[in-house]
Amino acid sequence: DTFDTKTLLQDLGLNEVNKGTWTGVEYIDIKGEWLSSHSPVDGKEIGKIQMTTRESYEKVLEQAEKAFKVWRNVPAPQRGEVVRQIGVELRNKKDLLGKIVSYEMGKSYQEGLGEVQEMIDICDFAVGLSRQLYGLTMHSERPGHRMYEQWHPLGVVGVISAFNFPVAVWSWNTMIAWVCGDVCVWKPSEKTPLTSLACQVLASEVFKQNGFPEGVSSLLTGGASVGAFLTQDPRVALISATGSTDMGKAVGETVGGRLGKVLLELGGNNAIIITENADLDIAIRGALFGAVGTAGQRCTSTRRLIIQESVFDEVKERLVSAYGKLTIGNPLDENNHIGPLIDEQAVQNYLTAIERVKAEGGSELVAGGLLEGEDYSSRCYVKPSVFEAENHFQIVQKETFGPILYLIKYQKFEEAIAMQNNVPQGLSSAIMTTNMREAERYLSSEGSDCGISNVNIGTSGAEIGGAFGGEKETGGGRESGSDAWKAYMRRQTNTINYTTELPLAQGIKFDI
Ligand code: UN1
Repeated sequence: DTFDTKTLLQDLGLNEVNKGTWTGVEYIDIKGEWLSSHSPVDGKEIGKIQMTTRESYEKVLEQAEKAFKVWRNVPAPQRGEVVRQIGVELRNKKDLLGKIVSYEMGKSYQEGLGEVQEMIDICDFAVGLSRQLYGLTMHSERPGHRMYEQWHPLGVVGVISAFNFPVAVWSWNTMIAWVCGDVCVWKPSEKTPLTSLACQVLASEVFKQNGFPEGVSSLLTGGASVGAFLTQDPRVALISATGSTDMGKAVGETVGGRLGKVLLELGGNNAIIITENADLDIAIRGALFGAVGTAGQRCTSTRRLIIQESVFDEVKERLVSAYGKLTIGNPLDENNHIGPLIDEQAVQNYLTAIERVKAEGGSELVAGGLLEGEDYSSRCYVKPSVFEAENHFQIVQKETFGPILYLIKYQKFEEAIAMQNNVPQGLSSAIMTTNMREAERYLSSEGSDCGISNVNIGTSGAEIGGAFGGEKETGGGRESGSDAWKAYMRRQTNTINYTTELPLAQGIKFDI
């Protein structure tokens, strides 16, 4: 054993894991069904938690609405101060949190730490933002009138997050929502309940120490049916959901049906274009991390390489050789590059994708498959694979959440951009080129149609300072940095008359 699970849970404040449904600082004592969390690293049960029932959900919402009445009146910079303290706690617990992320989700410890770092970074960002929730002032067309806009909190924000970034995506949403004056109810993936609970414990302790009521931060545990409590509930002003396109469509329909607000961050089918002017050292490294990092389970993972034919063979050979050097195994062992997939269903999806690409005529360059043996007893470890394929293949058009990479050949630059854009998803994209004209055309309005578009770096590993999200079936939402905070607030336009006259806008006369 690389570490003692019990001690880890205790150090994270989870010594009461088995006692009930956690919603805020206190447990709400309504007994739901048990949800047990198994590590994909070694297949062992890490712990158990009770799922949120309908009755306990009602209590959570009541508590959240009450807390909102307090929290919305706290000056934004003071809300920022609480988030600053959460950032300090995250720094103190960085190693422990990195470990639980790695052990419960299966990404490498380095990437687990990276995820905690994203949380720390967004805290810092949110603290600064808490003094910068700016509205505009406008010039009124009427004499003696002033016009401006201001941003108010929305209310209860529901955050639905996925297993693959069990903590970072939560923090992008909640840290921003909190400084905006919202209260958050979090429904994390049922595949990573303990990691989520660790964050909930950490944040709610800080709220408690600062004398704020329970309910600024709440956690729901369970699957889609628990998520549906949130999406159907008109008291929840905004649903921010991260996950598959199918999930997003269901959430979008339900929330749209009640005209609630949604922020969707769904699947990607991210490509890197490698032109004949690329620095191939960088291109290979960027493609490799993009394709196999997090075992291909990022929404920003590189799924397609669109390669100019004159460099195709060289890229292919260098990539195949690089894949040969990858080490797969326990992600807590820092000698390994790649850990397991999240569960056996994910393995099945991966193996099916391999069958499909073969059936459609793809040729196998690096063979995938399930790894067997003592080190892989959880049956979640797979070999990453590479195929030469065509963009129009049905399987290439789909997002497979695993380490499968498609190499596609192109001749003309226009053709490469068209292929890149010719998929239903529009999250992340990149070009590898040292040619300024190619790079600029790629970033122009006739270039990449994605929400994220990079030059000479890969498709994954975005920084928190930018707005994160994408177009088309990716859902259109933007989270994290830039002005993404506006999605968590309501805009109010104010016109104030400081005269004794009452002129109407547009010069309309209405005298009696
Ligand atoms: C996700 O996979 O849902 O840009 C988020 C990245 C990470 C976040 C990915 N910073 O790859």
